[in-house]
Amino acid sequence: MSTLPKDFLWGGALAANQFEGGWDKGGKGPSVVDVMTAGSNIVPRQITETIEPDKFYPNHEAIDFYHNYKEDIALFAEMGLKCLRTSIAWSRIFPKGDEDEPNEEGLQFYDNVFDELLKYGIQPIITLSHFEMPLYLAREYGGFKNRKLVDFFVKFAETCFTRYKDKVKYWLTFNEINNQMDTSNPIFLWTNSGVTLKEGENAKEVMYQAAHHELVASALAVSKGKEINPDFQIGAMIAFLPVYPYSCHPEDIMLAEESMRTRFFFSDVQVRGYYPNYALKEFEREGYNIKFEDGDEEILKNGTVDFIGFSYYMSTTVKHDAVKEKSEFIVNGELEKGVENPYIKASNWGWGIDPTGLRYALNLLYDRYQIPLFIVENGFGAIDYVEEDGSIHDQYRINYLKGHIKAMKKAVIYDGVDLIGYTPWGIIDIVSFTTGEMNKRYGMIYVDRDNEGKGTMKRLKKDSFTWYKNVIKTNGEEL
Ligand code: P53
Repeated sequence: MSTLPKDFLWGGALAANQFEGGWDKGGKGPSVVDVMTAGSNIVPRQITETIEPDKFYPNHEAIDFYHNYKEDIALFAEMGLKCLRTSIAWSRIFPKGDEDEPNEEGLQFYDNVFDELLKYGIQPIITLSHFEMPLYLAREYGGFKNRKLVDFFVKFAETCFTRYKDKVKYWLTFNEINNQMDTSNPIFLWTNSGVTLKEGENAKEVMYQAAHHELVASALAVSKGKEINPDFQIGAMIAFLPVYPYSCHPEDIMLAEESMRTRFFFSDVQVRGYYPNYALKEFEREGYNIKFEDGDEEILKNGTVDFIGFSYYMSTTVKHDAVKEKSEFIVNGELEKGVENPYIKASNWGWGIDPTGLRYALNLLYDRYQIPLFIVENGFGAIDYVEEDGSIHDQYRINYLKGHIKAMKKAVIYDGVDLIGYTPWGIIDIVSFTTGEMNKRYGMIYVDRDNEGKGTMKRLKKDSFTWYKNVIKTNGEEL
């Protein structure tokens, strides 16, 4: 095979909270991101207790796909997308999270969106939980620290599986479930698990307890999903930032190996169905008391995933004798002994640009797990400039994507990695997750809206739009 498979899924990726808007429309309840203010690459986003009238919450309106979905989907169709990865906002379906009955208006909204996509032959790829837990579950129950969340999530998953069983085939349970391994910035535990740390709590212990509940919830969802439709493909979703050793010093090699566990832990459990020894040893060594209930081991074993979805943006590097200087940037996946890689240039947000790292990542994951992979996020956040005639020349974005697609093709065609598809992040400009900015743009479609939420919301095609359209048309032959 010298080309990508004919049915390769070229698409785009989004998350409900970052583009839908309509945060309080159609009976939707507030979610954990609805109390997050805007920040920047150096100013962290704040998590406020309630929604304060004088503060700006960029996700509330986002790019208002809620009211524009037909026009936006028509643009996706024009680009030739074969699939669209997005999420179902949990609090549209269960506004508080613990109701007996789902919110019909929320369910109907996704029927409308999926029907519109399918009309153009665009397959929806659905994430169940993408940083959108109902706020009530976080505030009243303490998020996933609380075992009760398992049932609430499974009920939500079952409701979605049943309703959309003939419209959606590929599902992902929890987006970037491993972000919370980085407990240095509170937004990761908050968005993954709805957890706020209390005085005196051990961050890692709390994180692992919430993680255990999510792993159980994910496994139960997989089992239920298969009962509802045996053709479902249900995957894990991890943020995969491979860790390089700074040098061939044996201690650098070993440190990189150990650091990779922060990337592999969740998928190890979700793919293999049991905890890896390095994690059990860590619990023992650190004295973490992680509560497992009877039957949990069985649940994990029976609910292994069909494929691994992952995001790849950059690689990271560790050096055993590094003196840690806190990075000026807010980057997820920071490591104790992380250093800059002298061979790699970074974006304005400090994210390294390393296409070969994607080939490396694909090989690492495929060799370790031997199940299909799906690149469900990859892309370049940058500031774009609109010319007088409305054109946007984003050659930097084309260069980034081109390099990564080349590396991906090499992994498939040369290395033999089994890859389902590629959905670049933010196919249309959306609100940035880590910073809440609008000006950190990933899209191939520009949205006229700025960091303060001002603008006409007009959509404009960037140069990358035409470029990617041709990539899809030629199945990746013309880059
Ligand atoms: P923004 C870091 C590293 C890799 C993936 O991020 C990451 C992060 C941030 O935790 O998260 C994903 O918008 C996430 C998306 C997010 C995207 O990266 O901060 O799944 O929700 O928007 C890009 O530039």
